[in-house]
Amino acid sequence: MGIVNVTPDSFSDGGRFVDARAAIDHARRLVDEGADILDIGGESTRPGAAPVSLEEERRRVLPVLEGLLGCSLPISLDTSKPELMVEALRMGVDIINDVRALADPDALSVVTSHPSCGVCLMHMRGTPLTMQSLTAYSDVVDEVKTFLSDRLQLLQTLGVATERVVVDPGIGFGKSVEQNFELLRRQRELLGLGAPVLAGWSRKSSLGAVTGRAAEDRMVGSVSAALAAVLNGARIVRVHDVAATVDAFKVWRAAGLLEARQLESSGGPVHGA
Ligand code: HH2
Repeated sequence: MGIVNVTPDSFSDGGRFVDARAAIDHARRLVDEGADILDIGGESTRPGAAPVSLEEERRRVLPVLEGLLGCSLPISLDTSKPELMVEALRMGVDIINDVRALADPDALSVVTSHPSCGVCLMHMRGTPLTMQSLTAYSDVVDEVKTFLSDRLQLLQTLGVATERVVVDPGIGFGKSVEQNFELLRRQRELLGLGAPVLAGWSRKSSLGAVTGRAAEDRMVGSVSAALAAVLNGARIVRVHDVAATVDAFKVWRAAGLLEARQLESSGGPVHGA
């Protein structure tokens, strides 16, 4: 999943693609580099990020969706705003990626009343303004798993088949560096939920904590984390550096490792990389 942040303040690429034209060109480059899904976002959720108004998020995201919906890949929209979800789904967006796991009841009804869109449910505590002060867990993996299981069950009760849903431990969202790596080490425990796991480690500060590198120099760390996530059962990795990540998985495929992992984590073969 290639990341397209149409924001002035994203933690690693803020301001680079605020212009719709630049964002669309960037997205097309990610497609050429081998992305299988594009994830478009108009609100930074980095720790401390201020909320963005509906009008501003619409202004950032809609022209980019307009420019990309003709392309052959599934398009995911990274938003928590039900009004924007409705508009985007009408335009033809395929997946709703909500870092708040449809906490807003209106967001929940948008998804439950749509017959077919995909959904990414991510674990987070608090909001981007408060989340890094909310890292007291008795067992982070158990708590994340219970939260995702409850959300999955609620969706199921409301008629959304689990086949439409992927789950995400929410790396960096209300977790310490140690807790993020514990989630990576024990990621297989999430496979018991019965939904594919999506992991988003790209350029995140936990990689900076381990490597001592600034966000723009975390590509090798990010690719390593993506490989580790797939090794531990992830089916989708959300990344900025698509070309480098695809190269890594091509080498894995040549070595016979990718197919082995795919079989283990079940489901059909992953298109492309
Ligand atoms: N991480 C970010 C944003 N959206 N969605 C999912 N499902 N999983 C993630 O881990 C995830 C996400 C934060 O990364 P980024 O988009 O690069 O930064 P920012 O929020 O500052 O735009």
